[in-house]
Amino acid sequence: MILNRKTYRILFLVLLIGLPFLGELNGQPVPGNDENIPFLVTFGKQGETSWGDDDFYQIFFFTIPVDFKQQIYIRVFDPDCGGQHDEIQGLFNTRTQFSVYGGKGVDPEKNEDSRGLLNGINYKEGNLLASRVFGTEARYDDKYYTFGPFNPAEGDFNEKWNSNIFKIVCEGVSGDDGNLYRYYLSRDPNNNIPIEGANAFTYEYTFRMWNDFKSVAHIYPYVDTGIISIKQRNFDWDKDGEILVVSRYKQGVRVPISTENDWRESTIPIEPAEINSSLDFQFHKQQGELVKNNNVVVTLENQRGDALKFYSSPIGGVPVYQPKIKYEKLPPKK
Ligand SMILES: [Ca+2]
Ligand SMILES: [Ca+2]
Ligand SMILES: [Ca+2]
Repeated sequence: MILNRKTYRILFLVLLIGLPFLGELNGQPVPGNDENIPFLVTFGKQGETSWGDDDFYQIFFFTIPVDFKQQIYIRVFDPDCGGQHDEIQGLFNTRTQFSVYGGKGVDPEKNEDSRGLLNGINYKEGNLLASRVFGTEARYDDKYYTFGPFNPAEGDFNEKWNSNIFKIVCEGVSGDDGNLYRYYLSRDPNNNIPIEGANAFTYEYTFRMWNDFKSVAHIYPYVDTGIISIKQRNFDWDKDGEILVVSRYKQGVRVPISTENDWRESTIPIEPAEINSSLDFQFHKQQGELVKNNNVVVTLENQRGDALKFYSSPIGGVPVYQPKIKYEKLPPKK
């Protein structure tokens, strides 16, 4: 390729536009930077599902590329339930357990139970590597608790992704309040330092919307080869505005929205142009009267009933829908 003036100009623009995003690489947060979702949420199991958590537990997976050999950490921001961020019901009395698993049984492609989509099945398969229960603890209020170090080889190896997989389960073991928290995958116990090529995903996403009118939340499920349709399910959306699907092909398809303490589902056909990219599910809040503290659950599955992963921390190598930078077509080779 001959670098002419136009090419240099394009490269310059790419660097210029790309710079602000480099500043966002604050470890690998879950929810991810692109999702614009403030917190994950898990309620204590004596809670009411009408507050927006259908099952009082949440499972996330982290994949670490095999060529990464250093120790890893999973940091939980605001793991306690009380003080800042959390959602009180009566008094704060909720205890939340976070448990990290590795080894055989974790990989959700080989072991469907590990996905945690069915009630009454054992989603805790794998070796328990670390666990801690949090109540109301000022020490961890608005602060981090760090699990690890873990050796990447302690994960469950997946040949297809050439990655070691870890699982973190959050359970509301008692109480009725909502614990809001975030995860950060990091290679440092005290800072959020990203791991190139690592990712986070889940099969059922329970999260909190921002308490404002303008913020739009996103999730980006990946459409693999062979997918012809997707069934979406959403829970307890509180009739809060609209949920739209945007893709290379779709301009903004509305999906049926849940109201209070119920599920709505629909099937979305997939076009060939959408294969090997991510769909953008957009969550737009209603205008006028603010729906406060909206917690919502979303699951997605393909026509075979297999769950779709939501890539939550797409740093390095994960195909996301629509690159932020549009490349101009390079001039023909001379
Ligand atoms: Ca309570
Ligand atoms: Ca919390
Ligand atoms: Ca809700």
